[in-house]
Amino acid sequence: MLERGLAYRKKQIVNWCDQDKTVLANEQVEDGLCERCGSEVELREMEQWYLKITDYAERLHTDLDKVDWPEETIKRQRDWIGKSEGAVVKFPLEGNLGEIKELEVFTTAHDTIYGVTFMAIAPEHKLIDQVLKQLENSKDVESFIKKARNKTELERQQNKDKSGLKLEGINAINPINGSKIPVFVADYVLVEYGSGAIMAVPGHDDRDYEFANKHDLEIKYLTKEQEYVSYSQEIKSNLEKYSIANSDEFDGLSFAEARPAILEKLTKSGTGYAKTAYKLRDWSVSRQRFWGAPIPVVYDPQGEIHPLKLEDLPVLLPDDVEFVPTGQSPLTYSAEFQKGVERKYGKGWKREVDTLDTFMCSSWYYLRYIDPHNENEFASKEALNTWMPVDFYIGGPEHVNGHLLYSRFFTKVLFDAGYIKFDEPFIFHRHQGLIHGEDGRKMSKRWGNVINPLDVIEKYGADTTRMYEMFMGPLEQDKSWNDNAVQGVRRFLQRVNDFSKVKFSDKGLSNNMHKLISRITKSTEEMRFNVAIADFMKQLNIFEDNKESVSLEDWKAYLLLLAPYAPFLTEEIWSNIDSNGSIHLQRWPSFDSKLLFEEEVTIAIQVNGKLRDTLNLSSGTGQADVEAKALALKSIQKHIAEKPIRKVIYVQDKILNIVT
Ligand code: ANZ
Repeated sequence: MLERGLAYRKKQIVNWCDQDKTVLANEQVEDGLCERCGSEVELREMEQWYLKITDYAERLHTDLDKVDWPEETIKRQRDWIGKSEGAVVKFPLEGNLGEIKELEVFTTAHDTIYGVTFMAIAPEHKLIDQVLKQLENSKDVESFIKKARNKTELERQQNKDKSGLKLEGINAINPINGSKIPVFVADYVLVEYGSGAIMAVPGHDDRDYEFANKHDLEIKYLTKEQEYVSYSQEIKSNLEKYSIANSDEFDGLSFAEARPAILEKLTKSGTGYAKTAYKLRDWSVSRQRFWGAPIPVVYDPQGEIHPLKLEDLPVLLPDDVEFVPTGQSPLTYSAEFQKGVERKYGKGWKREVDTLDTFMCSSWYYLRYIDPHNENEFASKEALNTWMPVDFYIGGPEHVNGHLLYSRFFTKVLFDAGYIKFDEPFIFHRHQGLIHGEDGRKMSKRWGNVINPLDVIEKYGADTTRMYEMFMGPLEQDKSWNDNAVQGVRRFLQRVNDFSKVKFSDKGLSNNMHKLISRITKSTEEMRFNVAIADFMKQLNIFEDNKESVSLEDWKAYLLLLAPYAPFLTEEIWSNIDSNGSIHLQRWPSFDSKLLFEEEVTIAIQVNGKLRDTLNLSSGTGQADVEAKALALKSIQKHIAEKPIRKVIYVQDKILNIVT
């Protein structure tokens, strides 16, 4: 990663969880709260390690077309990556301010540029440092910025008080028409998105509108009707309805038509260009925790970063660590950890003391699992070719913006470096539902409703536990635990066990079993395990009702189908009836598809060519059977009572005509 320029250190505003005393990645912050401990996350400026996942933003977005994942999951990941097509527009700044002579903004609504009445920059925008001293209200701006930096991420995003401050003495020029516009510093502008600055259009943007009202700023409407229309909610989906006003030569065009035309004008004059922006940020990977892999770099006495020599890997965690929450990595104070570094690298060299977020490991574990003892490479080519990519991945939906995104990134980096031949790790992905407690609530110590699977296994056995979980309902649905139903599954398995003692006949596979094999194969492949289990139960009833006629072949096929559902019990029974080794090493039973279609057909029953009744029978029913059933019908009997039957004509599966 370091060699490929994908790992780097930088000073940055980071998410700090003071309870855990560590930095968090954006993906680990949920609504401004730490996803682990739920405490409020602070923003702090710190130097940290990052991986340049943003270099892969476009591929991470586009390649979602290649995977078969739940639609909602794909959408959530796309939203997190946040691809937006828009434009960068440069607004020159008036006066001689120094290095930064213009404000660049990212906008997805350049068609509203005639409605810009102010600009706003993030409190961390670098223009502030440059102009602070020249501002007429520099003291106020300074204290505003301090306050903003002390706010939590949540407070800033919500920006309930619409706080902001005008930079007195500075004006920007609208490049499209030369109008003068004030510049504000405002909380709601994020330093990391786009260019950390916006052109504000209060006539058509909700947040700009609220801000303008609070600060008494001009509001300019661009619709003919001169009314507020929220750009994000209405115009984008309803463009043709509105035509533009107050926009010079573009007046009368629809917003959709104006967008490319205005972009062309900006591009020609050198004041703008088309740009795609992504919400995704680089991934912060360093943590101030003890657990986690040490970051494999060393610093020379000048503080330059060097990767560790290969022979020094892996770096093991030391034992002499004190866990005093200082806000520094626990490894900072370990003498053992630094021991030997100087001998190997030189005087004054030091190891990095931060550790890697555990997501670093979960991003590629699936590659290691297929060849875990390989000492020379993370996995052999053979193993990779045989097993990868993962063809079926099951996990919770909570991983969508973390693990699933990071793993895709790792896979693409390894693909680009030539280590693997695929660039998506998980082709097929489904989520399992949550299992709630018996009271229907999410399992939690707080509610005292936690079911420990080990206790269930202890009481009912592993097969019952496993099979019950599959029987509870559709895989992807949330479900509540029900102890009675567990006992039901246990009784079913007991009956399977008991049935193994009957005397089986040596007839072949029955038609019924051909059908069962076909159905169970299908529902297993489709992961409709609950449906399969219901089928097993029905079939056992049929077996029990027809004890004398069940063949050994029927029974063996049944056990083979049941093996993935109840692996221990079926293995046990199998060992008594078959000497060819484990049931789990046998072939899946096959069926004859010709025997499956016992379709029902409607047969017209005629007397002397006239339709008198119909019969619903299995297709392929022979003439004798159809005739017997037809003659038993009262509706037919009354038409044949007078004369004797001369002839019966049967058209297979269609018509039975009785001629008198
Ligand atoms: C002017 C404008 C007028 C905008 C309008 C929207 C509606 P998405 O679609 O999510 O990419 N923006 C740009 N950079 C920002 C930042 N650093 N912090 C906060 N807001 C920022 O959003 C793009 C829009 O978000 C941009 O388009 C910009 O506001 C705002 F009627 O520009 B717009």
